[in-house]
Amino acid sequence: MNRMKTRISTSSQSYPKNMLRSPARFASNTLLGLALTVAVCDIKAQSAKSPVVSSVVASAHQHNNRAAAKRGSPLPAGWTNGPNLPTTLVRAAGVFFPANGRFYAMGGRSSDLVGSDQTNPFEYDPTTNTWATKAATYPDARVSDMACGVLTDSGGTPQIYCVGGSQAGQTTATARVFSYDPVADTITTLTSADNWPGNASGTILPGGFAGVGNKLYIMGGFDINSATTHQTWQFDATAPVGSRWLQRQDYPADRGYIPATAIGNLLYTAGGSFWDGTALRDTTDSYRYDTTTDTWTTIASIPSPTAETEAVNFYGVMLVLAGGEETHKLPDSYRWLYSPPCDMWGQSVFFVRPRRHFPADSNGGSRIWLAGGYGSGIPLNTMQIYQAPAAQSAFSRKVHGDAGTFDIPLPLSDDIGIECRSGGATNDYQMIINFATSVTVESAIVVCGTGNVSSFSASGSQVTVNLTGITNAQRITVQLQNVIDSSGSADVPISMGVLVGDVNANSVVNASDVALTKSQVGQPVTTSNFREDVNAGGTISSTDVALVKSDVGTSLPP
Ligand SMILES: [Ca+2]
Ligand SMILES: [Ca+2]
Repeated sequence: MNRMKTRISTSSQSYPKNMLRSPARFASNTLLGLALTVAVCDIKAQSAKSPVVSSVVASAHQHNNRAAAKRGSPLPAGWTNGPNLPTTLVRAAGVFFPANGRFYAMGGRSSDLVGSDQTNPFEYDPTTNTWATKAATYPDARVSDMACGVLTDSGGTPQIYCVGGSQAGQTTATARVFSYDPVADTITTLTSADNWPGNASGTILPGGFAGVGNKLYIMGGFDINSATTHQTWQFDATAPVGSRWLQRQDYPADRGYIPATAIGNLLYTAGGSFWDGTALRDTTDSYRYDTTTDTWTTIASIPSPTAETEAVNFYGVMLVLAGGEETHKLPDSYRWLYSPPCDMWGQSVFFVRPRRHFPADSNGGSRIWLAGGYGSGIPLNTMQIYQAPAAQSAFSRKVHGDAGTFDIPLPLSDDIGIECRSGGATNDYQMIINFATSVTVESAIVVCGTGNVSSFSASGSQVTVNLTGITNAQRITVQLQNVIDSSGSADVPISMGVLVGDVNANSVVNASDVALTKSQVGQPVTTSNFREDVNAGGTISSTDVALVKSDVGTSLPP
């Protein structure tokens, strides 16, 4: 039978979808001497056992990067210097391209002087640790502050699509769209029928942007030196010419330069710039957008005003990388991360030189790349790379009596995995986290949600965390503290939804779950139906049906 995509066997070959990673692409010489640092990003709540905590700013582990310090560098843990860009570069868009594992700086300009606009994409190759200037040429000079993202076109080719942009020394903005194929190194300009409707006036730059489900979303905008805007637009590269844009629910506020990232089917934003009539001001209000329901929802505000930067997905949390109007910034305010399961902000790693308007992106977890930007108003050409141990997969594991061991995937940087099986009298669960290489782990804690870590162990590349007291109908985040592998160190969060009886994994327990469980009564427990063995006893019986029935009406909190 072929029913649910979530029915994934215990085989280690089964990876959650969209888990595109390139853990071993770094040249070893760039990694030597960078290991054995200490814990970096930390989203601890005030109480490890507290339920969802809003607006809590936790103190971070901000240890020194001992390895880097030996070489005279002030780099904080996890970060290393990359090679310099071929030029100083501001207002470029950073894009990780999963198909080849490389990072691109799209557009931008070398300074604010007229004529400094870039003409070609820059490509960073982690395997050679080098930058290259690509041969493809942009269609025009209006390439600063574009919105860019990876979408697969109707022919099945992944491309970097870029929307809008302005030119140094000018106060107009284009609405055109072009695509860049990094493999073929070719740029294709779309016709004006596909121009971004959010810039009808010819003066508006994209606000925030992120991609979900092969669509690029742009929210808000900066009407240059006159206003900020609030429209939300969705771009579908596979739709017919002239019908690729769809207007969605307005962004809740007028904002430009909004840090934004996608986690699963959701977009998250943090702050952004507001035009106060005279100048741009950083803000703190932050939002979640559900691409399936077309709904913006307020989340906990980022703790300090932030804008003019990018946010990235780091193992399922939103990491906001500095930015903003520097004169409004505290010296230590250049890093924040947001945990969706916790609706909670924490301090995270910072990087050496505060900067704004710089290209940045992640591969979803183990690597973050950033380069250029304005540092103290001066265009930079420097690069920094964040290197975290590469978690490759995580599971919630249960032994179903004689039927065997069955795992529910816990995606690391995507939608949350839902555990539907009972934890027994003491609500026990077990998480398995697989890394690319051998790791050591200092500790494991529950950062949000109700429950405790009873024990944990690391064996080679696999970490096992035993949990107890995990109550039903909640989201819980366990964090592995100070995970160290040969390339770096980080705290790695793993989240799980717990909803006993939700055998079809749609976040609610209702008659469908009861019917599905009934349909399997008496059947052998296999990789395709183990979720219906809700009590994990090794058989599917009326006991399981009764258990599901008793949970009808429960749901996973947002
Ligand atoms: Ca269900
Ligand atoms: Ca059973």
